[in-house]
Amino acid sequence: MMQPMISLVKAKFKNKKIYMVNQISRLSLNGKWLVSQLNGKIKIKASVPGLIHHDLIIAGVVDNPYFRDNEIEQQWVGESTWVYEREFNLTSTDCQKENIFLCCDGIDTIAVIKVNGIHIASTDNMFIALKLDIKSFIKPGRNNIQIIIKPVKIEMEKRGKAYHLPIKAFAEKPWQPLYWNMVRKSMCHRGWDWGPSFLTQGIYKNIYIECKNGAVIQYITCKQSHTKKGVDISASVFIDSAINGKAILSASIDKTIIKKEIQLAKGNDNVITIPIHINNPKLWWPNGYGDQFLYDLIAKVEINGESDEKKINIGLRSFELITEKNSNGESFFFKVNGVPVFAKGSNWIPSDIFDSRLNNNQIEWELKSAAAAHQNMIRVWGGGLYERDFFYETCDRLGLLVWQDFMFACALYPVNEAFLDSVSREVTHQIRRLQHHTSIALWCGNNECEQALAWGGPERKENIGAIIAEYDKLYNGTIFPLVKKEDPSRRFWTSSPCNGVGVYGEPNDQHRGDTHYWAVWHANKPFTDYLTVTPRFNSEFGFQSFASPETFDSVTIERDRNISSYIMDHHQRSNGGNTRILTHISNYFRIPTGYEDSIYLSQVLQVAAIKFGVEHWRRLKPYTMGTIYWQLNDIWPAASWSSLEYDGRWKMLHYAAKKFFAPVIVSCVEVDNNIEIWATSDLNEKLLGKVNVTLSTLQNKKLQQKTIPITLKPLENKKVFSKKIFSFGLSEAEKRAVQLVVAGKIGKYSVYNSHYFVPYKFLDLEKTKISWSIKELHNGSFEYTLVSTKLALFVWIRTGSTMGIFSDNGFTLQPDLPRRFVFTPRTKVAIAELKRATVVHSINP
Ligand code: BMA
Repeated sequence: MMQPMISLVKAKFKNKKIYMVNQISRLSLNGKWLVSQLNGKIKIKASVPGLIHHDLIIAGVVDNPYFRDNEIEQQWVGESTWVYEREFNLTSTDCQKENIFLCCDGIDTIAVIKVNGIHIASTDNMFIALKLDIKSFIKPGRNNIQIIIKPVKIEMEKRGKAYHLPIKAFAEKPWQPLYWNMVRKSMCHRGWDWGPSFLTQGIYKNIYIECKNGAVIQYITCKQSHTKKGVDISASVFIDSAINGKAILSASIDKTIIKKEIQLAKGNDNVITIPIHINNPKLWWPNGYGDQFLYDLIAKVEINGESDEKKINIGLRSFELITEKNSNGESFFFKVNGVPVFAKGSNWIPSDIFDSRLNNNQIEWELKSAAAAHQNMIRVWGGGLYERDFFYETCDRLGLLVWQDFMFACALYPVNEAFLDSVSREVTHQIRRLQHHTSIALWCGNNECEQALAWGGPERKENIGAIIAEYDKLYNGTIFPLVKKEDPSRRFWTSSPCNGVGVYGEPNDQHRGDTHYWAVWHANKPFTDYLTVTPRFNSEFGFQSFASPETFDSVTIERDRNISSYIMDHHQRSNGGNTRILTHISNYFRIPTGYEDSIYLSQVLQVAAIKFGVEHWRRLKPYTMGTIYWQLNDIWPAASWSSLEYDGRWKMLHYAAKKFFAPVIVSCVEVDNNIEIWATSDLNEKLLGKVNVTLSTLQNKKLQQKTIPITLKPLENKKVFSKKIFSFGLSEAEKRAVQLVVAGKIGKYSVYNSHYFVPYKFLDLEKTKISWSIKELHNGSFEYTLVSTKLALFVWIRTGSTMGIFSDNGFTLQPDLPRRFVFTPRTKVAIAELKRATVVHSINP
């Protein structure tokens, strides 16, 4: 039942007349619905917001869709029509209101909406919010709503086949649709090279009825201008009013409250702008550059005895994307509060294909993990979702800049009127919803669709002129003007990768724009190939590994547990990926001795690849100003490029990221028979320090040592040491028996790195015994002490089903030198259980 909501209540109170203004209330239709399969036997309870697949799991109709290859036999779910139904009550007061709207924040995807049996609307875009006038279809008392969700595949095929240009997308598995580009639905629901195919359906966002005589605030957007005198904010409040009339609009931020009388027009075209000045602003900084101070901005509208309020958080910062021509091409970097920021981060994909069952804790865990690894930028990739508000609120809080793609990926898209109209509604809604988030750095038209212009067979080539014109019309002709209108405070970037709006040519130009570099993974190039890549901003590159045995245990049975098995291949969506991992392992490491060792070595391999690339790109600063690896998170338990597993568990790469993304690092590289050592700082302060460069045996017997004093200007990156390798006087055999360690302190930061003169597989590492003990600390954490009899590399502690974070993992143990690490479990665990579950690996024989 709707909360009583009387429009204007006059109450007598101590002889004074008090006018009470009532909050607009919304009758939520979230909760239990009934869902039935059209022409089928299934009739079960459904949760709204939710997705049918999840309801079927809860009802016991289908098993875990991620288990083994259940995906294949569960395709019927997405191929069925599902009828959602429920009743709701309205009072006669509700029914007499000026406006009665049905509001659906997101329906996935092709659906018909009926109220009391009457067709109200059809929808075919999961990224738009609907607000439907149902006043003439409802009645006091009991009402009925039905949402009929149709299979998307049929519609995709129908539209694709009818389209006048050959823009068929591609499928990697026989059960995937071919024309997934024709319908506005998350692209990765058709399956991707890291995820399964489930054409999800459901009322996946909030649904409610808004009955009002007054007005509601739909969105608040904000522009800021920073001057010496403070910050001028211009807040635009988007208001939908039931009537024409005078209203009071107030806005408060910090200690400033502004109240004004405004004139509202009936309908949702009211945009009222309020200027607010803030003296002595507390600035917001990206992670690693300062604090993330957020101000509450509350807007309230009152009219016709009703009020509505909306609160947002905003951080005050100036923000620029600098693309300036220079002798080397054109720069590409972000400047926040006047400071050039070297972007360090990762690409984000949906954290579960069934978005509505993903809880905020999981999203927060993953984003906090990114921030803990010194990341300052997350790219929301264009084949997934415009993420929920909580995602962006968390990025605001953590100082994670967001590179926001619009949801288009790796394909060509139609540009007929209906499609462009739908896209325009989508883009307008999403920008208005997200614009106020301080963390959003950029609006990017798509993922790799500009590259996709060059793909396809002769049919495509024959039509390339028309195809490019359509591409241009969609991104530069439709979306770009909307970005300019809705959010002039941010830059639009047509595609990732590209060279700028309307600047065609090689999208991966090394001298300008952003680039995606994939040859080490997709073309089997050696890791050293990274050294030939000199981008201005690397927004994608990656190398795969397997998820932990614990993660795979949840989706496999005993006989699947071999990395070449059919099921392990099913959970690997990059063609030939498992073999590729094995091949690369054999290039750098010794052949693994079994299933668990293969998984462990794949994670070591991933570290070796990504660390090598990132350190190189950090050494190229300020020519290169960003390195965003592919990918942060996983959509299901699988082999993939992620540094976090499906459940949020840190792979070894995530621990490595915490080290190679640290604000100050030293790194080593062999160039032209020299060994070079570089010091790189992302801190906006001068730093002094020194490091020792030590050549020693693998038994840690010192052979040569040099101390280098270090002075770094703010944000500086420079070479601090260079020596001909032959001058170390090492024979080929000796090269297999030595380590070069760089360690010291720069400013207050400890730095450490190491270098070996031969591939790891040729090192004379010895069999070792690693002993460990665990002590419980008072705060639910544990201290691990490890000691190895010999030099042990990539030492990796596993804690079984107990997930948690170590102060470091995947580290080096010098012979007989104990090291201590703190382990913080995600949920409480007994020490006995940890002792039972602990397993330690190293690459030693
Ligand atoms: C990039 C991404 C994704 C893909 C990844 C791995 O091109 O944009 O489309 O999953 O590479 O191949």
